[in-house]
Amino acid sequence: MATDCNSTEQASGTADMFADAAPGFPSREELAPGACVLRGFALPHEAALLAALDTIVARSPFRHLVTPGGFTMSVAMTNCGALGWVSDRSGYRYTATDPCTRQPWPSMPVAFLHLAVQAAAEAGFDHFAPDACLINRYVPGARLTLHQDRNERDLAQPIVSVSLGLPATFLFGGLERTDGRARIGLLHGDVVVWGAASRLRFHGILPLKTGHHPATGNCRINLTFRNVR
Ligand code: MD3
Ligand code: FE
Repeated sequence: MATDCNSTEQASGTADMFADAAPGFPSREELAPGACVLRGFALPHEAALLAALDTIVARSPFRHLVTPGGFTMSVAMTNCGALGWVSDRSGYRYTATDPCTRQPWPSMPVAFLHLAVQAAAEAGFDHFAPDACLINRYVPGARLTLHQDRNERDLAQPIVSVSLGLPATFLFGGLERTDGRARIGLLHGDVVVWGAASRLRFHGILPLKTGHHPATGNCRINLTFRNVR
């Protein structure tokens, strides 16, 4: 169910869930048509998310993938869910097996799935069914160059991203690589839902600044939930 963040409806389940939170929580800002930021939406789930992350990383550790062009990515990645995103000299694709362990990717924790589905619904996407979660780890200096995410079959489903730890500057471009880019600060606990007219926009992350965050230490972790097939 999509709920209006400004609703004063007290009878709905969502309103009850946030009864003890600050008035107007969760806040919902539209960044562009189809792109919606839910500031602090993941904060109530922080402990569960970090615990689940430890379990995933123990089985499928963070690693630096190589692009088809032969560059090693500064962002370290792993995945959970039925499918995981990988890159190597032969291209980008989703696989059911972690090429490092030759085992299936760790399953998607219930805490991850619930957060992603709840955030999508809050943004107006009622039937989000993520089967992949790409987990990115940025240390100071790590960046993600401008790109589009279009290896997923059903582009009517959004991507949900969850930011944890150090802040980052997100670059939000247009449908052409050369279009102008807005800069958006993403903070610990922010969740962004990218769908509809924003689904194929170019985007990236500027080099991470040095810092310390109580939840993650010297890094930023980003979870991106996708429906791949
Ligand atoms: C806008 N990750 O994993 S999340 C990625 O913070 C990726 O790690 C960044 O871009 C990160 O592919 C940004 C936000 C994001 C993810 C997917 C999008 C924004 C998007 C797809 C379409 C438009
Ligand atoms: Fe992306």
